[in-house]
Amino acid sequence: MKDHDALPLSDYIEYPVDEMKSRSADFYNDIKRRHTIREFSDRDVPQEIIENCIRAAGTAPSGANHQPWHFALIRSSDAKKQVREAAEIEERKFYDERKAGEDWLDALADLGTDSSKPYLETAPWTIAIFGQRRGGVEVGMDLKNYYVPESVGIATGFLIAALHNAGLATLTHTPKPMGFINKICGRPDNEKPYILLVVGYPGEGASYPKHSAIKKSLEDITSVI
Ligand code: IYR
Repeated sequence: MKDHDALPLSDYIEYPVDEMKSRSADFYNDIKRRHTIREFSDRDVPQEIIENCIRAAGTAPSGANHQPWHFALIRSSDAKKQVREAAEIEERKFYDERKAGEDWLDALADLGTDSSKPYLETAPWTIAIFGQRRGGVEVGMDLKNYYVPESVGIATGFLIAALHNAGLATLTHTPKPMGFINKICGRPDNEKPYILLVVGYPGEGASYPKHSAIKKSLEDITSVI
């Protein structure tokens, strides 16, 4: 390795192999209880919990460690209403005017989704996740960012897992196009909105589509060479 400033890996914890086996199985058993839901309660969730989960997301690896992400926490009723109204305008084109095309609409049929997005107003929090085209390891830098979609995707995975671990339900929502989100959240044009993450407690009688319960087996998704 080339010479560079470094820190000793003092916070690494090695577990005995048997403990690794049980920890990896325990994590799987816990994360497989995460389901994307579309019925949310209006019960409030303290901001501190959301912030801890964002802190966890912010530890994700990223291209050149530029951390090319921004998480806009949408909590006010007024902002949530604006997001819902703007999203539903796009979703009506997507679903009702069939802009998505028949193949895409067919692929979504088993999810039961449509242009109505009440949860954008009901759930206590929506997190708008942006990728930054330019930035750097510190705020205020203006360098090119690298692997932005990959980095944002990894951080979003951390965030979803952290929220689940905290006991919260999530929905990844991707209205298309999503440019209206920059305006509502006051974010600059060089940030690209990737995902809206709806966060809260499940509503009474919440369910998830049978289609979403179909998970490929280990053998289906793995090869060993
Ligand atoms: N953005 C729409 C459509 C949608 C697209 C995919 I791909 C999904 O997995 C689910 C929904 C919506 O949020 O309804």
